[in-house]
Amino acid sequence: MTAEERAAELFARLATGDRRALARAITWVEDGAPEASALMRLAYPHTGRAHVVGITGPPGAGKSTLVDRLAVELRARGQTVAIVAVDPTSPFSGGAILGDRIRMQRTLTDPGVFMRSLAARGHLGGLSPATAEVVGLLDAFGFDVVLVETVGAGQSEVEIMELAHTTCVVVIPGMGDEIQAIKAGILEIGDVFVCNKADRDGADRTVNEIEMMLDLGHMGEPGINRWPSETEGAQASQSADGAAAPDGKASVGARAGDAALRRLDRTGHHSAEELGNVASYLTRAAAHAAARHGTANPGDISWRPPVLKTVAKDGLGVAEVVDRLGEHLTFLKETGRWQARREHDAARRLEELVRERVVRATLARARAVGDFERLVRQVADRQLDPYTAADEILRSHWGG
Ligand SMILES: Nc1nc2c(ncn2[C@@H]2O[C@H](COP(=O)(O)OP(=O)(O)OP(=O)(O)O)[C@@H](O)[C@H]2O)c(=O)[nH]1
Ligand SMILES: [Mg+2]
Repeated sequence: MTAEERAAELFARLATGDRRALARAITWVEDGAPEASALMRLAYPHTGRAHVVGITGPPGAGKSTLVDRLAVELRARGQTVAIVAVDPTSPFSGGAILGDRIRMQRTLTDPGVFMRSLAARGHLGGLSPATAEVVGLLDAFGFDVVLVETVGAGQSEVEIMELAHTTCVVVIPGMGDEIQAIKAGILEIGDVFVCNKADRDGADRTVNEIEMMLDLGHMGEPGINRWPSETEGAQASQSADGAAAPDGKASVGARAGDAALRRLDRTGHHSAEELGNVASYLTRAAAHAAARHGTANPGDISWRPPVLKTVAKDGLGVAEVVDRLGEHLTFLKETGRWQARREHDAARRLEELVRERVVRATLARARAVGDFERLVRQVADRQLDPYTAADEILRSHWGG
């Protein structure tokens, strides 16, 4: 049997809802097996339905516990759930995975819940390269919601934001003061914030700090989301870089960042250096939040990320998290962002593939007749510049 035939056979089993076939399919994709691309080709038309939710946050914040409870709540609402846990540690440690299995016992026997851990295999701080494809398989299999748990560390935060429709950032009380939360780079990626372990001291303070940062970084409805006034804005843009920023989008981040900084300053317990370090981050974060959640035009509908409290180990506050995740999905769909995002993703993927194939095919033709080697020698010997050489390859071997 060829790889294509094996892929088709497995896909037929997937289509009947065979979970063992799903586990096998994921392994193929993870291992980069020869069947994987044929399988993804078959699966693609069935993707694009699931709500993909990223759950990220620092180690030990209670992400897995929360994910388990979210799964229970979603099941109670009649939705099927797939869980992908990206284990950032070595594939050999297995400790975290075992722990997750134990916590997940509540849902493991339910056919409406599927769980899989992926090792981040050498991609330290990033997602496993197969994560997007695995999510695609789960989506094609028909799960309503795919929850992707990642430890918020550097690169993975950006990757999860790109992969998920909705990103839920989990923090805990007593992570330090607001500066800690800001430095962790969480503000710009969260669509829903959860302060878990709210049974501990300091949860309200943590919630307030995040609320404050969001108020300043966000440009939603007046009254809910405060935005610096004209005078504040003018002062801010001057003190930020010594020159008044021109009016418009570019200055928005700077103004919000500076206003946020002044609020922090007022709390009085940060050194000048701490405040200085945080200034550029705030500016970037605010610009990101503005681009992601709102627009500079008052009246446009925008999303103000809610900040919730949970005690995941007891299931408290979890229903509200599910409510808000659902509302964010509705927001994406009603404002056209869901469709825009699909088109954006499709364009990116298509560009990527065309680029890859054009380059491979063109160079293969040029090599087959010795043109590539000939031109390389001429460029190396300075008889020809590389620009002219590249044009010549394209003229003779591109297309067709
Ligand atoms: N006090 C308290 N402890 C909690 C709560 N939720 C989870 N925990 C505990 O926190 C510890 C870590 O929970 P996990 O769910 O494994 O956290 P995690 O964020 O998935 O951890 P990693 O995947 O290792 O980064 C466990 O001992 C949980 O029982 C909570 O609401 N309150
Ligand atoms: Mg975990």
